[in-house]
Amino acid sequence: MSDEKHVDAIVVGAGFSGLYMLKKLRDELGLDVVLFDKAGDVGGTWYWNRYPGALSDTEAYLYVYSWDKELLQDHAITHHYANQPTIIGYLKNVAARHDLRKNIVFNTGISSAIYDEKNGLWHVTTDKDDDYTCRHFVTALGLLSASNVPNIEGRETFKGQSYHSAQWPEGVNLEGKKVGVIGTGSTGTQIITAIAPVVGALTVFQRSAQYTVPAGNGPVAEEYEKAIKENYDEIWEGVWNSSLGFGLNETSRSLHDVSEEERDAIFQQAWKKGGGFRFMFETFGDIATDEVANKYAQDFIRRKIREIVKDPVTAEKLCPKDLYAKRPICDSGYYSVYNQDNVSLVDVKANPIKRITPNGILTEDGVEHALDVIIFATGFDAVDGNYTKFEVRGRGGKDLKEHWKEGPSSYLGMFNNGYPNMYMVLGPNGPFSNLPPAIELEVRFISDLIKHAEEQGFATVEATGKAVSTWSDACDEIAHMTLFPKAESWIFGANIPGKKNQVYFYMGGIKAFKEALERTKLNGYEGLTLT
Ligand code: N01
Repeated sequence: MSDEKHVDAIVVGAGFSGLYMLKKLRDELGLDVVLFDKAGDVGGTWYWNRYPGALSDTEAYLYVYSWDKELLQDHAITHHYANQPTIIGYLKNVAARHDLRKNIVFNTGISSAIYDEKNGLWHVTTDKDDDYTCRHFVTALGLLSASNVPNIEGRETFKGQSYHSAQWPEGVNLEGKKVGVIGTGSTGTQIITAIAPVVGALTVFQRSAQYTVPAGNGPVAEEYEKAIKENYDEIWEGVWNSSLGFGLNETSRSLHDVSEEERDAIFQQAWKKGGGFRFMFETFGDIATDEVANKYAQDFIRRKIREIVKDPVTAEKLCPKDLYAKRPICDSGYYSVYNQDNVSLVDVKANPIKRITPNGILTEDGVEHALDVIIFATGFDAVDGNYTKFEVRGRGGKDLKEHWKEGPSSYLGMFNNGYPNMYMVLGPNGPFSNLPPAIELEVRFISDLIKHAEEQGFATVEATGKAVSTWSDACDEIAHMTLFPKAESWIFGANIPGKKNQVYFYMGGIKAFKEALERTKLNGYEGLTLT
């Protein structure tokens, strides 16, 4: 074991959150900072999710930082959405421009972070057995870093290749292969659409049918890019005053206030324009809150599926039966993939996977689907799942997993009670929104707080238990004003067997979140104890 090194702050994760945190703490606060990431380069979630078709579904001009104004002008916007290589290119550019790499240790994860109450220090050990102490410990782990690989019997007996979408190796060639994809969420729909034209045969194992609408992606004109770049100040102002931060015209129009013809016309227009969040939030203000309005949106999408998919049996399998109240999905021709002769769909709710065999996947009906490759597009143990990968112990040696055994919680998505000077960017109950703006708000708040504490001579910062429970209750109450808790999805923990079904997000929106942070600060960092 090496000697213990001391730094002011340790940041874990080199994605959007960690890079900005490093920049703020090092360049504005003058702290000595080390950032660890188990990946070989910057990118965070986007480093790992390099599966075929990986694409953000936020307009590319808003999937960037607002604070690097020069880069906002220099960064090319070529398409409505940025694909994975473009996002990685952007973050590499950020790292280079701000000379961030010199403070980053790649290929190195954290195995433990243990708070030493006596000295007010965090002891952090890496998976290379290097020991550090620091005063400030920032987890910038992302929401979706712990992959969910379902424990299907016989998985290890498969003789072909198998990949989880978030652990995609370099150089996979699927050309002409017999490929099975398990999972049809945002990731599965992207992979399926991207690989269908190149694989020999594609079998999709669908557990829940999903509502997906066209993405509307494509190249943008030069004038479009020019107009964005000339109006960035106004655009960001709009983001900070919005609910979702996606640059939408979020509407409060009720579906009940327009005629049936108008409803259809509005849905049709959104379908043509494309965008998952646009379809849910630019059409009517009550799709996410009112079951009748929601049903109209469902019916519209089901009609589209039946129009697009030629085989009526497959079309029915693809028609979701539940509420349209999961994180919206958009695609680049997903449903029409099922018109290809080399694509087949297995409904694993009606005909479950019995086991994985050496040659493929055996379903309950006795059919063995012969496969060369199995792709697990089975999602993540989201939000708190990322915190189970290493040991975190706060006051009294309390394990964070134990602390969260009744479900994860936080104050403002960032602070825990019993874990002084530990700051979570995108911890439990942070904003449900376009993530870069949410990340910026949190990073700025944490950095301002640390600055304030340092200037005022406070050694520790910690949320009160009451602040945590009040924030958790507020998140729960807001979520239950929507239909989202009624649909089974990862955003309520429903995708992982045994995971607590509870609220994991603050659904009050970016504007209200920003105001909550401003109020907290104005009231002398109310809810936080500074000692
Ligand atoms: O994960 P998911 P994801 N047997 O949990 C199925 C972001 N993202 O990676 O619905 C069979 O949504 C599961 O079935 P069911 C975005 O926030 C963004 O797709 O639980 N199937 C489901 O179909 C997104 O919401 C972008 O019944 C099993 C699928 O696997 C989030 O990531 C792109 C199974 C998992 O879907 C997560 O998306 C990609 C089993 N045992 C991701 N276990 C964009 O920006 C799970 N499934 C566009």
